[in-house]
Amino acid sequence: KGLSHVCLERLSYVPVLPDCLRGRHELEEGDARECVGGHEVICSLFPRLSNAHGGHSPLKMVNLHPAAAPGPDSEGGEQRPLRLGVVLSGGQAPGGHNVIIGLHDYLQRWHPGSTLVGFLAGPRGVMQNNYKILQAEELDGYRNQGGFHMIGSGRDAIAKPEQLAAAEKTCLAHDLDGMIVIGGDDSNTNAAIMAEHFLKQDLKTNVIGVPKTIDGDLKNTDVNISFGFDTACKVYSEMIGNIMIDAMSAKKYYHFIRLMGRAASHVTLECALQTHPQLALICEEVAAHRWGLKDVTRQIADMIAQRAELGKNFGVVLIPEGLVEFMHDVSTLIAELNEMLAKGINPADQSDVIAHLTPESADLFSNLTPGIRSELLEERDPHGNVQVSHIQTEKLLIKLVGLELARRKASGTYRGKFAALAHFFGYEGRCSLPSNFDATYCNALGQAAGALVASGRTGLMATVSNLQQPANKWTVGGTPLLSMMHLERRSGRDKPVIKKALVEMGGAPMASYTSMRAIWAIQDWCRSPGPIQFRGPSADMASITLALETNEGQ
Ligand code: FBP
Repeated sequence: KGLSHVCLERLSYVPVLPDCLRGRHELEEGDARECVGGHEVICSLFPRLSNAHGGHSPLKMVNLHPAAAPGPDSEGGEQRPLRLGVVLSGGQAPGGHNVIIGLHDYLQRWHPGSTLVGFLAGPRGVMQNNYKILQAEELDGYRNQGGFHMIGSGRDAIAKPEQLAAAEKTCLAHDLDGMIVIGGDDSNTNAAIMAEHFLKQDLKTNVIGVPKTIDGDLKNTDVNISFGFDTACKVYSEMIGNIMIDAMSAKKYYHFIRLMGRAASHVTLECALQTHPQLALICEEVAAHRWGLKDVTRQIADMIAQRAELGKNFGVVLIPEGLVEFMHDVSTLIAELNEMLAKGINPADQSDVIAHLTPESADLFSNLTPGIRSELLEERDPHGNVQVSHIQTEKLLIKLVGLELARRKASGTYRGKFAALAHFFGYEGRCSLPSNFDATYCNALGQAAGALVASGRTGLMATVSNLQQPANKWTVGGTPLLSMMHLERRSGRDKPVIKKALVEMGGAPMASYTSMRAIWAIQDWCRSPGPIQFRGPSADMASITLALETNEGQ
């Protein structure tokens, strides 16, 4: 129904399964882990997950390996049918359907007769018991397809007592052995809260998380990358590459392109490495140098002035969508606004808002465009985050850079022409057909989640590692959700949440960019990656970031 030729062809793509998942397998405990920060406090808030439960050690990662013979804890031993729930949580990311299909295929193979309950429209579906039973015939139509539309997704949190009680009721109603939460950092924080609650209530439902987000900020020593990042970056890079060639051809525009990715700049950095723009702003660098809005404006204007000297009045600037939260003056303003909104100040009354700000923030706020002012005052998402995808930083920067260049022109230090166009690439990358990498990775993650829940584990995130190797050599396991947590200020309170992985200033991807950016600023070394390939020599190439990070670790 409505499937294009390419989509139809993708239905028959068969992702390679890691060797360790091909035959009988079992789990063994690996290294112990500590929380990223606030270990004592977090353990006291999660007393069951942080202590031995169900015969399993607390905060230990687990690894899956082939089993010599069928045994009680090995697949192929006891093949009891299971009843599992699955929910997609948060923003779309290419490959989500394959996680569910991998989970389903695992159950069919190792626990025939199992039931897979798909909760509709995200965590709300869990709380309202809105679901459909997922059967092979339906799932087959979503193999290797983009989108989350098979069951939908949503941004609701399951964290408050009444929300947890509603989720518990649903799990009891379906007699669920496990619940798989496919989500980003906040959704997996909620998965840990649910796992703790279910242990407390003596519920048999084990909770396993799966790392999803195009932002690429859900990663750590055990989780190499979140699924969806690879595909989304490839889609954006294709479009950026096309725009760069257009800019080079027309020679009359600067294109300011804002890219999704929330706080972290992984997407922007990967796209910069893929396409070689004249400038890519990196949030983490902005924070490290304590740059403010004026510093960022000056930097862009410097690059434009330098190119004007060479007779070039065109180029591409990449802007991470989280930039506003990292410029020190804007981030202080946002923090003040957050506290203020948490206290119930009416955002519609901007003069009252200004009256409650410190003089520096009040000055900055008053000088922002009316559009940006309202965007900064928008309601936070259910997890307490500013909705950075709604803030049109690219337009603000075009305006400020234009003013700065006009000032330079008046003083005789700039002689170029400045015409700029604004773009935002975000939603168009989140539901693309998954790349071979994401299709294969997601299938393995779904199978890994099945193996974890089948062996009675809870409070873990499914992991598939060794990703720089061919897929059959990938390793599979699970890592404690608590080990990824630290304490963070949200909605005016310190909360235990999974820590976002930001771009590391000393990391290989950043080093690769900084070694080239001065050249890319003045030369036109545009690299146009073209569309995602599903066949041929470049089809199985994963992101440059992953390659650089995993090689660095060797
Ligand atoms: P997740 O963190 O839930 O994966 O969402 C990622 C994201 O695409 C961000 O990059 C973006 O800021 C946000 O979702 C947009 O949210 P929405 O879809 O609610 O507009």
